[in-house]
Amino acid sequence: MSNFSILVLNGPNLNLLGQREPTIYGHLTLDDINTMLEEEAVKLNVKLSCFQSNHEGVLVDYIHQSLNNYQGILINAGAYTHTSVAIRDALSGVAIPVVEVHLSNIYRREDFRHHSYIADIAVGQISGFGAESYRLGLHGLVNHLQSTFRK
Ligand code: CA2
Repeated sequence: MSNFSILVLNGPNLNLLGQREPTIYGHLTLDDINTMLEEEAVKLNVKLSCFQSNHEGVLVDYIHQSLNNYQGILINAGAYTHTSVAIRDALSGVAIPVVEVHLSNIYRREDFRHHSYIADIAVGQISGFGAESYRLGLHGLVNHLQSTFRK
């Protein structure tokens, strides 16, 4: 019995999923991914709230609002992964366990995608499995929360 509430955050351009660049990011839309996560959440007995924004400050605001409302954060910060000290600071500020996910394997791509400002403050990172990265990330996060709260 877990009943955790989890914030699922998606960053810039991920609203275009399924409409452009299917060879890199697949054919599923963000709505498809969120629906799949909702189905997974029912099985795991957790609650999800899913948001996407193209704006760094809006993502920072969502992260701040997670205080007292969510026990975990699943995030694909998109390109902000590689640039945003503000998102990193917000995540370490709220100190809520975070799992970072990416559709593509960021380490097989351009050098500028190899560094993540989130990775070293995250519980873990999953990268390269397409939409499955989100499902695996959710499982990893729920597992982490269950083992933490059992202690
Ligand atoms: O692989 C991932 O999930 C990324 O976070 C996706 C970001 C990219 O900047 C990161 O390096 C890796 C880009 C998301 C852009 O999504 C699009 C989807 C369809 C069409 C165009 C962009």
